[in-house]
Amino acid sequence: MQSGEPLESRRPLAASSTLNHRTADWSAQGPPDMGTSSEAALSSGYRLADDVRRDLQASPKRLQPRYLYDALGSQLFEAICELPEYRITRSELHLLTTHAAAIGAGMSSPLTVVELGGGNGEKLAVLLSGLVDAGVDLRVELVDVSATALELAARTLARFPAIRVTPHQTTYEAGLQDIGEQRIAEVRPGGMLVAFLGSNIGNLDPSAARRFLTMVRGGFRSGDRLVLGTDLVKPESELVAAYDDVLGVTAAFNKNLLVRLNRELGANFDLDRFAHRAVWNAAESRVEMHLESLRAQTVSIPGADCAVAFAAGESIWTESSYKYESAALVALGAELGLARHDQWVDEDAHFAVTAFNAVDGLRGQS
Ligand code: AVI
Repeated sequence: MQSGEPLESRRPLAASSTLNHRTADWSAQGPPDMGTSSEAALSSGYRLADDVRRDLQASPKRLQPRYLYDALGSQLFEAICELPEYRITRSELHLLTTHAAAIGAGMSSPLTVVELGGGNGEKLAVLLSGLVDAGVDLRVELVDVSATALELAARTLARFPAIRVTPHQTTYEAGLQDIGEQRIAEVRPGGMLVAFLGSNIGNLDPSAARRFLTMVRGGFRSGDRLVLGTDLVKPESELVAAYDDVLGVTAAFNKNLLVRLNRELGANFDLDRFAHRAVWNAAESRVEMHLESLRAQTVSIPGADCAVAFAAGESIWTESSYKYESAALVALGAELGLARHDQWVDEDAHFAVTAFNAVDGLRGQS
């Protein structure tokens, strides 16, 4: 993700509006570039049009990755998670299953578990099973801008009838603030464990990732814990294959962005004139997804009130997935007042789950 992207860029599921929600406009607060917090605003399309007009007139051309996740895009992302080449989801589930008890080890009970943007709740369920088995008294807070995701997650977690689950349909920051205020108001004892999984941090550029970690740390008491799932640097061939699979699912996921602009903004992108590209940018430690124009062409986008000229070979940059070194991740946490509690690395898939404890002294630095 380029600078200027919202942290909550992954919108895995379409919105509905049956939950209470609180909204907070990150853009009003400047960094970390949360953009709009309201799915209603996104689905109304006005922001899409403004963003598309601005971003396709920028150099290099780009489109914001959050727009990848319309209804079909969300389904395609679910399919990506099943691909043999894309190992993030399976590796993380394996690590969470194997180390669930250790992930919560040493935390004071009762334990408030917060998941930020967790999708359907399946990974959280794996983590909770281990904690339940370890006898931890749990309470769960789900934070997501998507009401549908919250409903699905709550349904998944219904398999733990003894655990109270509270959804917060809002941004990460506002959700953490609400939860922090409730902790104070209820004089809630015990610790808090925040889970940010799926290598979603990889879609934030390094400065946004620092701001995100600083924000999470800012809501912590000493001893609270962050559990972060992070994809690691690995051989280029594996990285490129993960984002340019043989079946073409990731290509469809990327090109669906153009389908969306055709549908929602009346654009006339010809999908056969664009190709999906996945590129490993070693200097920036990120896989970039692009849509490359296969010829010189002009695309009209009436809903965004513009026409965009493409040179042959010119591309639209649609997403970045930053890959970390496990030690660098620990060092980054330490700088921000998050000390390594433990780290579990899948050496085969090159994926890490890292547990950080909030330590006093460096709170809120960026
Ligand atoms: C959601 N996010 C962590 C995925 C990733 O790996 O960056 C999105 C994705 N894009 C293409 N494949 C998967």
